[in-house]
Amino acid sequence: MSDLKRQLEQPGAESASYFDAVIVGAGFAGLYMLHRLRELGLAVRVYEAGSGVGGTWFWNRYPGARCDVESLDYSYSFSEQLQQEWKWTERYPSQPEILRYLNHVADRFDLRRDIQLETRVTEAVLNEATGRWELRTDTGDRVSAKFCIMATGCLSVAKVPDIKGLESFQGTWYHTGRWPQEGVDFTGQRVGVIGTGSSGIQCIPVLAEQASRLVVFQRTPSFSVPACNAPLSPEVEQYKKANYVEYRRKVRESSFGADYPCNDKSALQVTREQRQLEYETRWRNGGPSFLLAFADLITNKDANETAVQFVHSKIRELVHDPAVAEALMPTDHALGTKRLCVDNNYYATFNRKNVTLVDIKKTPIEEITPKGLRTQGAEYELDSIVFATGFDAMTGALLNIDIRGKAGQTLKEKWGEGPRTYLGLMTAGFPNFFTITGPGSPSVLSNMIVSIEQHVEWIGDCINYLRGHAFDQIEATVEAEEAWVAHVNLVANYTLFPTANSWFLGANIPGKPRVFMPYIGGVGAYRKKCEDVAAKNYEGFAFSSSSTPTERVAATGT
Ligand code: N01
Repeated sequence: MSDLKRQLEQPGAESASYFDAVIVGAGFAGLYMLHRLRELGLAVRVYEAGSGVGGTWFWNRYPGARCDVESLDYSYSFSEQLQQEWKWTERYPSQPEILRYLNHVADRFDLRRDIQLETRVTEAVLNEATGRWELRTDTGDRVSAKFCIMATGCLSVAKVPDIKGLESFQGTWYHTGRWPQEGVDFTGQRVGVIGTGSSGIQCIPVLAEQASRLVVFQRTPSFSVPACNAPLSPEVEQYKKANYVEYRRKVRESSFGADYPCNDKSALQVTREQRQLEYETRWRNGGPSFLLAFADLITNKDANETAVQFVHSKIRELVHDPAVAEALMPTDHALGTKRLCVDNNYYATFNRKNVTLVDIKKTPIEEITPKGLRTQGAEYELDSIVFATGFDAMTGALLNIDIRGKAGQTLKEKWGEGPRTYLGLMTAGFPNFFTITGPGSPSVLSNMIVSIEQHVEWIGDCINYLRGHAFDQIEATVEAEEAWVAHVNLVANYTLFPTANSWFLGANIPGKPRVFMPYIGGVGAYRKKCEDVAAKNYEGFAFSSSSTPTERVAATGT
């Protein structure tokens, strides 16, 4: 068994710790990666910026935060005992319940002893002489690791817009993605929410119940479908748990990593009545499978328009004031090309007397003032402002770290015109550097847990292969990477996705290259590709042995 962990204390020099692998982040990805590498006998250190485990679910504690993938699907499958013993209480898990689950996982698998909390990795530099990654943290740690694995999450860098006057605001402001751990009581307050994506749409109905007045500043309306959340029925739980093995197999081979009913018909091949019935049934069942009502909703503009019209008609039904209803109807993008939102009572919230919708496309925000917020034409006095303004998605967390590969090339330079990866797992020039659910993989277009497990297992197997073959390094080849990037773009361009100004394309961050980042080819097809690559001795990857003989011996366990 290899165990390279050791402390080097040199008088007068900083001390450095040596590990087989460093994992950055202790959310769903980091926790399972640690467990997997420990099973392989590696010495691992996890660094986590938060003061607890949980990643996304540690930070996003805003009122109403909930996952829109069902509980029994949004959970690990790697341990039969774990999936049988954990009891979810609702159809869709709330943030507190997911965080409890992840803490349970950390305890159950004794993971905490290798996790260093409240420590942010600031630098990861490849030492080409030793073939090892040298990392530094904001607490002054120096570590050396053969493998550097980024489990930094796709939506972890919160984006607060640059609005004039924010520093003068005398109330308190929050970002949904950096919510205070102790929670916030808005009872009796005048609250402004900026942003109406998934986070805004989830918190607005809950805030409306607490606040004396809620002002929603909407720049672009989103499409939202009802969640139809409910307590988890014992029958459903029993059935799924009894059939978990087969069920999990099915979702791994599916398009989105969930058991959504797919319709293989075109929306344009059926009668108007049949179409309405299909949409209505899915609307009543709730959840994101609305997008799969017909096979061509994300590839054909006319087909998509039928879904748009259906949702518009629902908004008209649900919102009493026709002008407010009109303002809530998205008209600038096709349904699903920005992340489809899933809500609990969102549209009806605008019928409340204490809720006001402000269309800031028509009357833009001019500034934040000491007392509130001024738009063109009106001033709103506020005690609190909630920014539900999203994230520097997919690449933000990686590029915030000073990552340097071969010849000192930074990841920022390499990805200057958009992320370039082979399979979203590795990038050429950065050997032994892995990204879990990196750009170029299905990630955010799938049930994240299914995609995380697949990546963690692939990376674990790959490291094991290296050891078994006495290789020290693996690296994506430039040719394989170029072909994969071209394929990712080709598939994206076959859909309507690139037509919307979404965070999938980096369009929410000024100056970010406009590149469609996730892979839309489907979870099942992608998994098959990764398996084929591994079966062909990691086709498209190059191997080398640049470490010292001692390390090579240790690495092969001989
Ligand atoms: O962020 P977003 P989010 N002035 O980027 C607006 C996942 N998630 O945190 O569209 C005014 O979607 C912006 O307006 P516009 C999920 O993948 C999942 O809501 O740029 N407004 C938009 O309305 C999701 O997609 C769950 O014109 C500004 C909003 O802020 C992803 O996280 C729950 C602005 C940002 O929407 C991100 O969702 C929550 C400005 N300067 C999140 N800048 C579930 O599982 C931005 N906006 C259910």
